[in-house]
Amino acid sequence: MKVNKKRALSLMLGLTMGLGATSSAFSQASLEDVMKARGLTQKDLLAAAKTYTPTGGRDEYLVFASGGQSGQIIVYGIPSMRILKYIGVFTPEPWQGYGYDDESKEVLKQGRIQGQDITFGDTHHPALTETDGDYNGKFLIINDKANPRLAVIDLHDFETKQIVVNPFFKSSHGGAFVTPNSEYVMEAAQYPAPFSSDFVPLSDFNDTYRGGVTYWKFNMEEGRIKPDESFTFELPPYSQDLSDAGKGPSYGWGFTNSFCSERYVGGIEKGRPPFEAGCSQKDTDFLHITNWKKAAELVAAGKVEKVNGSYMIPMAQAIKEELLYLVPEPKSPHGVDVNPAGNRIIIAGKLDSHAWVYSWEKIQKAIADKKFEGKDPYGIPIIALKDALHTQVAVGLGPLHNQYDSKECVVYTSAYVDSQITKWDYCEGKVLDQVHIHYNVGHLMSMEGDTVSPDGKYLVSLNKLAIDRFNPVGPLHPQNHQLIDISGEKMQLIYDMPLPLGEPHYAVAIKADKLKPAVRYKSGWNSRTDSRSIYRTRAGREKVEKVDGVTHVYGTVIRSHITPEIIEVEEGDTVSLHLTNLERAEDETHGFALYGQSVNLSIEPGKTASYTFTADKAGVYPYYCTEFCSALHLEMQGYLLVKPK
Ligand code: CUK
Ligand code: CUA
Repeated sequence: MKVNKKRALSLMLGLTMGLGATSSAFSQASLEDVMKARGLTQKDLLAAAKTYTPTGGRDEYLVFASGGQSGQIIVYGIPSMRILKYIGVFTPEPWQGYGYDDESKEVLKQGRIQGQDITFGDTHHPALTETDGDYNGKFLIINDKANPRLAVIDLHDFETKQIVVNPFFKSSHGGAFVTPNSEYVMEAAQYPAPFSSDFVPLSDFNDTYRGGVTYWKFNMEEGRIKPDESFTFELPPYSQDLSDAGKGPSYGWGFTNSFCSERYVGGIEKGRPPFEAGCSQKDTDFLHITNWKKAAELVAAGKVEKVNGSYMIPMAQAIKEELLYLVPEPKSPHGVDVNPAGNRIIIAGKLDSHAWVYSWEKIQKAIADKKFEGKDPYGIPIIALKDALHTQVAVGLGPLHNQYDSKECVVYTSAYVDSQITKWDYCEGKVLDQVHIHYNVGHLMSMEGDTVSPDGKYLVSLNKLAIDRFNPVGPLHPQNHQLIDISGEKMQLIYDMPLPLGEPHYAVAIKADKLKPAVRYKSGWNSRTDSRSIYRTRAGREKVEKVDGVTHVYGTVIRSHITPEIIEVEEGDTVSLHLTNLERAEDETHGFALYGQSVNLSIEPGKTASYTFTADKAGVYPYYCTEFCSALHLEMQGYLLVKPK
């Protein structure tokens, strides 16, 4: 038995590396030989055994990580840390045909800002939809910070279906966070700006620039955000940031951080300090507490007016209706994280080495008793810190984010400046363990750690810097996701994964068996609208038809044939190709590329994908299938002949 295990490990190591021995010599080597040659310790072998997944093996969890500046999402498995997919979200992605076929262009078009196509996004925070506070595996929502947008991805096929643009904000870092039944998706502004698109001088900052938090209505049946039923709280220009929705006893409420409650606007006059100094003058910022449940009732009762075509609750109304409160919070915070039971809220601020634990019971009491320490310049009641705080714990320098364990009272906090993760008890208020990471952790993520029932087991440290952790590949380094085993008393760092697509600010991990993705589409399917395509075709029904000056080609693809193989049009014709994949076999995707056109279609089994263009130059245009789909893949080809007029 022991020998077999050793042999298996030596084989695995021998196949992957050839350090100090040729691979043929390696395959004969014993485990000890390999360990010696590669300088591995017993601890390394144990870490390898915890993450290594034999060929054909599956992962226990799937992670959806933001792709940062790529505007996409990265999907990988835990514990293997193998990347499984990129999902095109805000940026065209040619492999998936995303942004190349007409169907997905329609999705990207929904994300236009002031009529302009935006082909980039800065994704930060993915959120999985929930039922009763637990992930239901149905949809994923993610924000774009640069342009205040949210996108909805259907986990039935891992495709982006909808993009919505915030009607008020000019940036949004604080999204996406869902309420316990995904009734709403929270999105908070970041950089205060006028709610209109007009020019307003900075001298009017305090009066006209505004922050806010939008509660986007989400319809779980349709899997779509309903802009018409969504509403936004107008908030002071305090740079609202991340949010979290209450659960259990705090259900119905939302919590939103802020970071420059000084309302500082930078060096508008000579000799004024820069933003980073001007935004650090006070000792605390404000946690915003909003009652979305009561607000939704007001909207339903017709008591909220529309601005820019969208429901907006002005501050005065929110104060009068008792929907909005402030509490001092540690300076310049990132995360606000409600515990699984819903009665504690943990906030960590970069400029305070303590994490602050708030008591929902106390906050509720202060609200009920109308016990406030005063009002902010906009008249919003401020709850005194002593009437809200449970405890403060020194967790390290530059604390940013918190994730919960399956064990009661246990939370993990990232410390950016110290480059470490601190495990601590938020009931007793004491540190339990610390581990160094590499380097400068932003978010951290435990398995289903932001639900009502976290799984514990693993934690991922999403580090901002990698520096020396991987082979050098030039000045721009990959990101470093480090896997930490949290099943025992002591945390153990077990794996480094380079992520080369963009900065994955936050990630969420779901138990893989909660996902039930399809292997094929219903025949002739428009995957972006999730309905039968009006352009679908069946075998033998392929045709070319000129309607209203547009030459429609209704074609099919199946191993190893594109029908039609010859398409003849006239110079200047508008051509609309519609290709349906007739395959029923799993994984038999066909692609489509055409000379001189910037296009690749990805036509998965059952899908109908379209491509419309103007054949404005006479000539010969070969086309072919871009997926190696069969032994006769190269023969999957054809000619578009554009005849001169
Ligand atoms: S974050 Cu987006 S700046 Cu702390 Cu959620 Cu990194
Ligand atoms: Cu179809 Cu290659």
